[in-house]
Amino acid sequence: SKLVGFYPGSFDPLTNGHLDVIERACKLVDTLVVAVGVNPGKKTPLFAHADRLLILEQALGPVGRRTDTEFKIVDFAGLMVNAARENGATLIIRGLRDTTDYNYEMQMVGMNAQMAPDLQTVFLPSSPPVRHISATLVRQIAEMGGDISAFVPQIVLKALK
Ligand code: COD
Repeated sequence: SKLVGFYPGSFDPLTNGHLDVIERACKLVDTLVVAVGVNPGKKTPLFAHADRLLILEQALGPVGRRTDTEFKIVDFAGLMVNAARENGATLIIRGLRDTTDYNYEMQMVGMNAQMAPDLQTVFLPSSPPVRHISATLVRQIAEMGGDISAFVPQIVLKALK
């Protein structure tokens, strides 16, 4: 049977760190649902939801040609476990950079596991070259007029202009 993975995030903006998780998740699943959700803690967006979806569609084009994995890009408003189920996924994919991620992710994985015992979370450790990249810091640099070209795909730079 086909394995469907669900990779949720804010993707505001999509970074080279997110792309690295996506590339590696392709090696694990037949279909990867990349899902743009709402993080209630992040209140000043750089990009509107619709633009984040468009950026993902464009950035994942070239990745899709290098893999047999099928991509689906979706938007969701509620709980990630509900959105994962609605998309037929059994695996939730999350990236792990450091102990800050670890503490936050372990709380989420524990609570999600009680709400949805049918879903499994898989953590993918960051690749060293992108380990330091954080969308929150990229947002700050962009808002202050700094150069973010080392941290994000080209399409994000174009969309910012
Ligand atoms: N290297 C590796 N992984 C990375 C990197 C990097 N450089 N950068 C980001 N990642 C990983 C993150 O660790 C995360 O796993 C994923 O990529 C997405 O990151 P973000 O920052 O875009 O998204 P988040 O962490 O803000 O998640 C937003 C969600 C919308 C998924 C989350 O808030 C959510 O699930 N909200 C819905 C409500 C819900 O279900 N809450 C949980 C209840 S327990």
